[in-house]
Amino acid sequence: MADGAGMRCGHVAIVGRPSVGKSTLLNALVGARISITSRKPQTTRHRIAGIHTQAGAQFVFVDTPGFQTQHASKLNERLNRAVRDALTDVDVVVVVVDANRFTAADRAVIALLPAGKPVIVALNKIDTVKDKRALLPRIAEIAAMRDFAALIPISAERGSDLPALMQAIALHLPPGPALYTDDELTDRDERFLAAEFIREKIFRQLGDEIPYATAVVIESFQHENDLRTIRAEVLVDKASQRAILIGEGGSRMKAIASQARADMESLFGGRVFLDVWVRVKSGWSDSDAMLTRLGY
Ligand SMILES: Nc1nc2c(ncn2[C@@H]2O[C@H](COP(=O)(O)OP(=O)(O)O)[C@@H](O)[C@H]2O)c(=O)[nH]1
Ligand SMILES: [Mg+2]
Repeated sequence: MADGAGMRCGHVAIVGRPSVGKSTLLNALVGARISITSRKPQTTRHRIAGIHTQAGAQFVFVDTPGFQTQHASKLNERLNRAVRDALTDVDVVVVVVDANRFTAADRAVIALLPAGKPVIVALNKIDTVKDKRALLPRIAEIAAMRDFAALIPISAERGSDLPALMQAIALHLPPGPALYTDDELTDRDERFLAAEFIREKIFRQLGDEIPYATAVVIESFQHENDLRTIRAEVLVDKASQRAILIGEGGSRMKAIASQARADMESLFGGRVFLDVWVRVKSGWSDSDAMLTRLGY
């Protein structure tokens, strides 16, 4: 454990409207793919912490679901509560905005941030901005909204300018010993990460409706020697969705499972045997009992 005199350690919330790159940024800061990402909004449903330890500082980054606005359900009520809760306990807030688009939703997120906490703006996707001069009025507009601790252009996908971002954050971490050992990357266990990898492939491979009607449950997880044997169930709302998810002759589910397995093997560092079943469970996203079982 890294501690001793001069050590700083604190919690850093990563917030922002959907699809600005929060989870991509968390992965880049941690140096491993622990939080799932996709082009679709509202891919992230759980609070997940990613840990980065360097000489003199440990950062506990907390990824959050973006505020959910599209699908009204008990699931989304729980997700919005998770974002608010994540903000109350942190030392620093990083608000991620897309350098190409500053919208009413971005303003709404910034307006919700607690006063009196250091807030750093990460102006993301800078790799896609051709004319950098176009950024100046946008930066001025954002800077006028409140007193930010820093405003730093980055590309989470390319990993550029992240040291500058970390340096700005480190200035606001409170002094104190590390909370995690320096080889720990996340506060979540392999069971959770396994379910998330499956959900990520579903978000990436299916159209606009099915991912939002889907949840993943790990039925069993056994770890012996170098082999993890995992049995997972994908819950869907309707029989028609089940058929689409499985695909012709099981082809789609096979592709989803094999990609998820590859991610698990690379993060866990060992062989994985993965068995995935699809089950119809109507109304899971509005059932309190089911949501609690799924960890929302
Ligand atoms: N070009 C570019 N794309 C990015 C960058 N960061 C994230 N993305 C993409 O934006 C999409 C949404 O990212 P994600 O991390 O899931 O967003 P979240 O909803 O805020 O967590 C994904 O397709 C990412 O690959 C970046 O720096 N540059
Ligand atoms: Mg996300």
